[in-house]
Amino acid sequence: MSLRIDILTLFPEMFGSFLGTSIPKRAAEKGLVAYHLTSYRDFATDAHKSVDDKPFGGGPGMVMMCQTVFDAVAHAEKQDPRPTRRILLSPQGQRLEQSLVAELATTERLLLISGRYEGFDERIIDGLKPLEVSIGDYVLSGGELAAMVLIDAVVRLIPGVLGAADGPADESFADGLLEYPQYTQPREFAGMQVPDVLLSGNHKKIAEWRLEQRKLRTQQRRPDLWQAWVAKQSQESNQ
Ligand code: 6GU
Repeated sequence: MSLRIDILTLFPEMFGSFLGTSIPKRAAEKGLVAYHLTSYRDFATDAHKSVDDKPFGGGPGMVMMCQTVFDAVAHAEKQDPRPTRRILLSPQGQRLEQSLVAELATTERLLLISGRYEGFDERIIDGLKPLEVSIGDYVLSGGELAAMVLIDAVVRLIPGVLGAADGPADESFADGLLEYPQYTQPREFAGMQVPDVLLSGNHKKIAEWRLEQRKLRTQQRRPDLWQAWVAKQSQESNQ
């Protein structure tokens, strides 16, 4: 069973090199995911191929119009009988976190609705009832990069996409702690050494050191994650 991802966009050309490189490409080649791009422009009905217009009430920028978005969604959804999980990329949405990414990786169809940052006609949201998702508290000029971020995060969690060796099980956020520091050859670079413990061959000591580093980093860099991790630990030890 594979995941079908439909991407609705004003700029399908933005996705070519992303979907054709590295993990997203490998996932499609293995048949674990299929990407389908739909351009709103193809559903415009007027002579100018309009997909957006000025906001009622005035104000800056352009707003995505209802008809082209509804028609593009209907077109994409009828390509496959399985129901879609509709997601609309917007800075007004809920913040994308690994827990949502993991949930989306278990679905069969995703429909990603991207658009201009000034927004969508509110009737698109009222009518299609998508889950609105943001990738962080900053403003992008469109939802396309956010859609790519979401796709990248989801696709790498699909079983079989990553090899067993680089599996996602013990990554940052999977268990609530940041990653430990990594080193590779050479053992000395510009006077800086690799920590002795990593060269010791003592796997138990290495695992202990890495866990300690993960805790330290999380404490220092992400007090929010640290608090949540400590709370989770004490909950588990009470069970
Ligand atoms: Cl999903 N869209 C836009 N336009 N800007 C964003 C975003 C999404 N997430 C963070 N900033």
